[in-house]
This record gives sequence, structure tokens and C-alpha cells, in this order.
Amino acid sequence: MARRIMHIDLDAFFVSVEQVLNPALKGKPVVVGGRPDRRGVVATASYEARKYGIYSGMALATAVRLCPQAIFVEGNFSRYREASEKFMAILADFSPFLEPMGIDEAYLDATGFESLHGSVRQMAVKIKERIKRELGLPVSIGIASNKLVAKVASNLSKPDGLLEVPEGGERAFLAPLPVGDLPGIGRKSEEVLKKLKVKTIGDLANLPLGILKQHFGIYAETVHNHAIGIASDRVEPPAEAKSTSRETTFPRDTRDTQFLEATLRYLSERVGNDLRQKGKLAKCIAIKVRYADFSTISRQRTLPQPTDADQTIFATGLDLFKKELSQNKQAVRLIGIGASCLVQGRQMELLDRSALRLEKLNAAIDRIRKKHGFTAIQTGRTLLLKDIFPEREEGYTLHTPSLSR
Ligand code: DCP
Ligand code: CA
Repeated sequence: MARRIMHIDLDAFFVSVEQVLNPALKGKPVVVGGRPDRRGVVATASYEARKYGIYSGMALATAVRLCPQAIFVEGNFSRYREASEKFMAILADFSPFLEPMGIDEAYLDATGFESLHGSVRQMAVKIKERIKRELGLPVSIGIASNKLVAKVASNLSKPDGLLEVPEGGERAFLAPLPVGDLPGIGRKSEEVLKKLKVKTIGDLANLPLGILKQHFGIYAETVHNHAIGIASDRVEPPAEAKSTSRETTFPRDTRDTQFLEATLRYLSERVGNDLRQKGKLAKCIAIKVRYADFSTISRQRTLPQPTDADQTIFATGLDLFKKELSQNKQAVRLIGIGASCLVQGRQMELLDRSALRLEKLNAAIDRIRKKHGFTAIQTGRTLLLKDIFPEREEGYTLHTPSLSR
């Protein structure tokens, strides 16, 4: 039976979330990424702003030059994460064969779902309607017989689009599109192909295999198959997380042990918070240290009892950390802490009174943080970070932002 795969991708995601919160931003050139007078890059731009040539990754300073009247919004990652979770939950309601990709896109295998919704296209219409109704967000959906073509279709249909490529129509659908629209063909390949007079995916499909081999080696056959719309990709629901960790690179290498320990405490709290949110306990705690010369070590310890307590994670990490630092006198460039060997939540009654006390304490901390932001509660140690890192609702903005999670 032919497969029916959907690629579902929210449009101008960060901007769309901001527009739900502030409808005055709708229909305007909006850029999420930060104040234009700061160093930094565009996270995303509204479609109105894209008309001026603004794109993700561009320096904010360039974006202001291209469109001085654009509205610049700092953005707030915790809001996007929340919207992302709701988006994925809606999709999971439609099919368990779901593969989330990054924060705002997913593949869904809808093979055999026709009878339930009338058609797969009808199912996609319902998905779009629910996301609009419940989240207020525009989304584009591509439908095809594999992930590759479905992704091309959703991209082409943006914004607020829906495009189905009929079974057997893949090659004809791809043929007129620019060769750079084919996933896997990056800037470099595009340059090489230009010299061979290959402009469209159709031109690529017509190249003799011998020539493809000269340029793509063992991948030549795959490239050819992709160009004619054949791919044997599978929608794979994600495996359960086997570990969780947080790390940060410092703005400057440091030997300040008080500061290092405060950071380790903060990262431990983030790891503990993540474990509790996932309902997991960790049996192993590991630390990572990278020194000024980039040499990197990690040390791990197995706990007598699995834990999700910030205090135990930190105490174990600190012990490993102190031992390590007593042996290496270099300045530190990065530290990290992680929990692994995860097991499912409480498996036995907490007989140990002190563990029970910690559990209650951490649950109370989590409740307050959920309501008032991560930095609403600070332990003595992390208070030190207040003067060093910019503080935001969702936590300190560390030097490695993707790891501020
Ligand atoms: N993002 C980012 N930095 C980048 C690219 C993306 O921070 N260089 C963030 C902002 C986007 C989100 O990830 O809103 C999703 O990325 P997409 O590439 O899917 O872009 P958009 O959703 O913004 O737009 P599109 O409508 O093209 O999907
Ligand atoms: Ca998107």
C-alpha cells in the first residue's frame, strides 16, 4: 500500500506566537531576535518582513537597515516551548505515528487514516483548523508518499498552506522546482550543479548516473532517487530520553571557584527540574569540564539510590568537580552536569525521611518556578550569578543560550 506522509510546519513560528499575545503585531513586518541596537541575529521574521530580504540568522543590524520600520521583539523562549508542546500534543491526538522535528515541525504517518476522516487531505484540514482554533497559529502541511516530498510540499505551500502530491505524481511535482529546494542539496552542491547547467530538480533527475557519481560518489543513486521523488524514509516516533544534561561555556575562562560552584548549582537545578518534569529518577551523575586549552574531561558516579533532587545531583557533581579541579590548575572554559541511567519515577515508598523532605521541598520550588519563573527562587549559592548573567523569566541567559533550557 502506498504511504501517505504529512509534513506539518508552523509558519514564522516565534513571530506567530508573539502575534497571538499582541494582535497589534499582525500583518506587520516583525522581527524576533532582540533589540536592533544590540549584537545578535534574527531568530525569525514575519512574512511581511521577509519581503524586505530579512531572514533567520541575519545580523539584527542588517535587518534594521533593510526595513527600518520593522518592529523588533526580544522574544521569550519559554512561551515558544509551551506553544510547541501544545502543538505536538494536538498532532499526537491525530496519530501515534508522529516524529517531532525540532520545535515547530513534525512528520505524521497518515497511511490508512483515510476512512477515519474521509481523506488524508480532510484530516490535514482538521489538523489545521484545530491548531488555528486552539493555539491561534498558522501552519502549513504537505502530504506525499514520503517525508522528503512532503517537506518540499509544505515549504512550497507556505504560509497557511496545504498541498498534496498525488501518488505517482512526485517526479512531475518536483521537476520544475529550483534544485536548492531538494532537501540535502546545500549551497555547495548548488554551485557545482550550476556549472553542469542543472537549475531545476528535473535537470538533476535527467543527469546520467556517471556524472552524478563524479560529484556525489556513493550517494549518487540516492540523489537520483530523491530527484525523482523516491525515498524510503520512515516516520520514527522518538525513543525515550536516556539522559539529560546542562552545560555552559563562560564568557571568559575562569578559576573563581565560588562562581564555578554557583554555576554548577544552577545547572544542577535545571537538570533536577527536567527530571521531575519527565517523571524520571537518575542513577548516575556525571560532570564535564573543559579547560582553557580545550582539553575536556568527564567524571561519573553511580548513586546508591536513584534521585531527582537538585541537592543530591549538585552534591554529587560538586564532589566530582572538586576532585577534578584539585588535579588540574588550568582556568575553566566550560562546565556541565548530567543525569543518566534514568528509571521511571518513584518505584518504592520513600522510607528515608531526609529524601522525603527533599522531595517535598523540590515539588514546592517547582510549583513556584512554574508560576513566577525559574529565578523566582534562588539558593544562597546561585544568588551570586545575579550580578553576572542577565536574568529573564525563564532563567539566567547563559553564554550558550540553547543550553539555558
Ligand atoms: N529559529 C532560530 N534561528 C534560526 C532559525 C530558526 O531561532 N536560524 C527559530 C525561530 C523560528 C523557529 O526556530 O520561528 C522555527 O524555524 P523555521 O526554520 O521553521 O522558521 P519559521 O517557523 O520562523 O518560518 P517558516 O514559516 O519558514 O517555517
Ligand atoms: Ca516553521
